[in-house]
Amino acid sequence: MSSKIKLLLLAVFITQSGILPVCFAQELPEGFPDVSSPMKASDLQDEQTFGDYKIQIYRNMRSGFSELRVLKKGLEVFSQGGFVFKIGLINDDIPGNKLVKVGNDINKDGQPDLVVSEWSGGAHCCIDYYVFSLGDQVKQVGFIESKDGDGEFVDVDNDGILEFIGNDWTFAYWNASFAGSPAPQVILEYKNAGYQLTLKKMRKPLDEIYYKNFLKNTTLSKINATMNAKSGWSNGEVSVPPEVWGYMLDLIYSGHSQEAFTLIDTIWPKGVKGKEDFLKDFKGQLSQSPFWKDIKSVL
Ligand SMILES: [Ca+2]
Ligand SMILES: [Ca+2]
Repeated sequence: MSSKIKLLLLAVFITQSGILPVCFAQELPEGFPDVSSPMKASDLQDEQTFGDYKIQIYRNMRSGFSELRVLKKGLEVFSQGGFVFKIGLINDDIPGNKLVKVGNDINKDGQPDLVVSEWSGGAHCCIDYYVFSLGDQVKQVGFIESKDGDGEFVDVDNDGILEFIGNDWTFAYWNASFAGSPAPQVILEYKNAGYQLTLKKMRKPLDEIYYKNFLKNTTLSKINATMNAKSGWSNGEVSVPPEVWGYMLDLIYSGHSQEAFTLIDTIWPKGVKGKEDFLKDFKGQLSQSPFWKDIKSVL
């Protein structure tokens, strides 16, 4: 590996070390990263057993890389390299961790399962979840890209099959800071040997009082181009704060697209141009969503 790439890895690690979950926080050794360093027995960070299976997580602190190993009756039957792995959910504090204990059958196919999280080492991004079946053989039966945030497996409809609750991060940094960016909640269900968006399970009743108050109390300010705030969509005539498209997204993702577009029609200042441009930009960004195929069917 070139020294440039090594430096980049180091920079990424240092930049992010402040946001590492407590379970990953460890001191950087001198000379880090030594990417040529092989994995040692002492690099074993976690080991859990289920029946004949042993799940091991190794973390080589000299290189910064990790390895997930699955052993059956003492023989290695699966391994995968990555940046930081964790058995179960990435965050220990989430109560749902007990639902994905090694061996729990989370997709109700009669075979025990294993959930492993991976953090890829970016500023906010990315967290992935792997679901493996621990039947006669180890088989990956699910992979979820949770992007900028973590998620949780929950049985939202009490049918014994766990769904995944996460967020759509398509609007991260869109005319807003990361902290100010809306990320609507999504629910993925286990279907056709993988996890797919389920708009049906995401549907929620409309909070009519909140909706009416939002329409009544939200005023889009008319501003000139030199006063453009850093946060918000603006055409120099009118400024739309992230709270507006955040609520529009919540409405669309919970089954109320019509109300989302009525909202913007209602609060847009009369006689001011730009609403169509805003909607074009909004929909253009929304079309970047990994769930666009489903979302566009309800717009
Ligand atoms: Ca299973
Ligand atoms: Ca379920």
